[in-house]
Amino acid sequence: MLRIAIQKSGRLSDDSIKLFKECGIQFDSSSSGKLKSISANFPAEFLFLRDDDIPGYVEDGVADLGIVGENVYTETGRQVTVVHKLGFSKCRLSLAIPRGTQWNGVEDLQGRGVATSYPRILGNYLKENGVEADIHEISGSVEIAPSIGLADAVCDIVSSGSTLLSNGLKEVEVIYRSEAILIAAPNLSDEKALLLDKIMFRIKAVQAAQN
Ligand code: PRT
Ligand code: ZN
Repeated sequence: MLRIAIQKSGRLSDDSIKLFKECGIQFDSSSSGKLKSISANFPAEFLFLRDDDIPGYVEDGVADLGIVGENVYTETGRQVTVVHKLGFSKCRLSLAIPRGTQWNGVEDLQGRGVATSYPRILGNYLKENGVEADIHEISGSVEIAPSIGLADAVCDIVSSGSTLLSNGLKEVEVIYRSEAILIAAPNLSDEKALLLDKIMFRIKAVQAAQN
C-alpha cells in the first residue's frame, strides 16, 4: 500500500484532493480532523499533514508520496525525488520594499535587514548576487516587518500581490517561481514503484484532458 501525504488544510489541500479523485482514487477527505484515510478502491492511504512536514516524512519513508509547493521542497532541502509538476498553487517568492523607497537592484540590500520565512532560498539568491544582507527568519506575518522597524525589506510568497499592497510594500524582484509538485521517497520498493506508475499514468491523463 502507498502512503500519500497531502496538506491537511491550506492552499494545496483542495486541489490535491481533487487531483486524486479525478484519478479515480476514492477516499474520505471530509475535514473532520481525521489524520488519515484509506482508499476504498486503490491500495493507498492518505495522511493529512502540515505542508512543511511533508518533505521530511517523504525523505524518511514515513510517506511514499507527497504533494508540496516547490518553495517548501527547496527550502527544506530534503532528499526526495521530484516526480511531476502539478500546475496548481502557483506563486512566486519575491523581494519587496516599502512603497516610495527607491530600488536600483538587489545590491541595494547590501548591509540591510531582510525578513523572510525562506532563509535558505533567499540566502542562496543573495550569495549568487554577491550581496551580504542580514536575514531575519520569521515564521509568519513577514509583511509587517518593515513597518515595525524589524527589517528594510521582505522576501515572501506572492500570488495576487494584494497583501504586499495593503502593507505598503512594492514587489521589486522575483527570486523563485513555484507550483505544487508530486514528490516521492528515494528508494521505493518495486511494488510501490508500480503503484506510482499507475498513479502517474492517471495524472497525465487528467492533465491531458484539461489542456
Ligand atoms: O498549515 P500549513 O503549514 O499546512 O499551511 P501554510 O499556511 O504554511 O501554507 P499555505 O496553505 O498558506 O500555502 C501552501 C502553499 O501554497 C505554499 O507553500 C505555496 O507553495 C502555495 N501558495 C500559493 C501560497 C500562496 N499562493 C500565497 N498567496 N502560499 C502562501 N501565500 C500567502 C502569501 O505569503 C501572502 O501572505 O498568501 C498571502 C496572500 O497572497 P497575495 O499575494 O494573493 O495577497
Ligand atoms: Zn506551512
